[in-house]
Amino acid sequence: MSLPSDFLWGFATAAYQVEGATQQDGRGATIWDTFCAIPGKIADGTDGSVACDSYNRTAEDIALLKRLGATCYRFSLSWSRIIPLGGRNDPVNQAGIDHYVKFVDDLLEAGIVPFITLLHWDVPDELDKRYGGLLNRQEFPLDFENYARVVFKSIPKCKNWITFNEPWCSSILGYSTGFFAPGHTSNRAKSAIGDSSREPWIVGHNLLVAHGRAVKVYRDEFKPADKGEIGITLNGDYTYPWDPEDPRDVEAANRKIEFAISWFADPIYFGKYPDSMRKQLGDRLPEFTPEELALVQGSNDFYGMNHYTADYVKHGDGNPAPEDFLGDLSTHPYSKSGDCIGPETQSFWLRPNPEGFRGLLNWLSKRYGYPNIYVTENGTSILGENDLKEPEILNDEFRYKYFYDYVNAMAKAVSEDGCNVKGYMAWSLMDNFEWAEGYETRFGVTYVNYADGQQRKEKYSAKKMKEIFDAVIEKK
Ligand code: GBH
Repeated sequence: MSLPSDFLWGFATAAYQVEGATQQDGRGATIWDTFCAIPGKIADGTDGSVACDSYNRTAEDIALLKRLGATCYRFSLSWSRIIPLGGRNDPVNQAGIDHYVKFVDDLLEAGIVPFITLLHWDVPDELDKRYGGLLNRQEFPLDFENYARVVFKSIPKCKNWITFNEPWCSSILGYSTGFFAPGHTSNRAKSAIGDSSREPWIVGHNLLVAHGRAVKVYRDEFKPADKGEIGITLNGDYTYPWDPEDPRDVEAANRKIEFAISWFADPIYFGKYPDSMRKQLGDRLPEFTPEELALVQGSNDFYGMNHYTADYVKHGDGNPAPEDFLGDLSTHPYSKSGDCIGPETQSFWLRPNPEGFRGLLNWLSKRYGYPNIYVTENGTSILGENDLKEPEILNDEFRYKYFYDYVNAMAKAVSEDGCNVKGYMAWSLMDNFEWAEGYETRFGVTYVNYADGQQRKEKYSAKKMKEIFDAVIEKK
């Protein structure tokens, strides 16, 4: 069991979760700044205004990556640092560009391969106010295309590009449950904004088209000289039928993956939305115009995979409500026979199940023709970690075991099943702003002491990561 000698491994973060410095060097506001200011949206009432202060600690973060032995690092750019108002006719902020150019230079100098995500959920707030942001089918893709061009032109040394992080989350959590910015939901009577029977599917469609536009710009204008690759990162759990003897549960388990992954990956690899989605959503799921389809189909040089957990899936009876994004099914931590899928963590949605990682790598590889895959996120929180004293937080054996099991499951998927996984980035390099959970949930291999000047200390899992990979990567 082994991974090829050129396999890349490292860690991932996202701009709003680690950078802080939201008022510095001309950065414009994002929908997350605005969302965090609404009382009740973030569990501990915090925001990303300071976070890990990574904007001012690039040297420290790169030194940390180097110490841990990482060979790659995935991070996202803040669009509103580069174009503070976001639009294609709005001014560009040179200070923002200079910051990221230097960061990439410094990473390369340290021998670390950069993976840049163009947008990890923090849409410039002005675009939301100006024309409805992600909901606008005409404007949003054009503004994103312009932003992408500015970035590609400024950072030719980066060879690995990800357009969007988890469009499922932007669409469903932003426009159906309302847990994420901009908080649209029609499910909760009190604060109903928007129409969650339609908006998530429009947003998903617009993100696909915007992805396609950025990819076309890269391939037409930059790739011939820069020779990099570009793809999109999708999230998805593995699913097991609640009752494997019940064909309706078997079908529902597959349908849940289709609603998470194939929603985006089928248009990219096959040029159409999955039948299961068309069947449930009818004309609430947009149709691609021929021009849009030409942009979207074939637009992945690689598949970016974020993966954390698995679920048992049970079919439902009756018709799902139009606001019900998962449709006619439900998820369970236990199978019908009472087996538990994995231990609890601090995240209600996450239970470790390494076999599911291998399962989903195989599911994806079979369905999409064994594409090159980068695992762009994988990791875990720990139940009650935030309530522990520092020495106990630093001794995160649970997280170490998670990484050990997941990396070994991935190595089997590569060497025994033929999946083409080329790299792996653990979530996350350090504890950070965990969106609606605030700072109470930690995902870092590095502890960040927010009460003491954002001081970083490596946890046990950080120190062991190199050993985990050294054991499975072939020697040159
Ligand atoms: C990642 O998403 C994010 O990319 C990253 O920024 C984040 O810090 C990390 O996870 C840890 O949370 O509300 O029941 O519908 C992970 C994938 C998919 C996990 C959606 C939570 C919500 C389940 N996420 N899921 S539910």
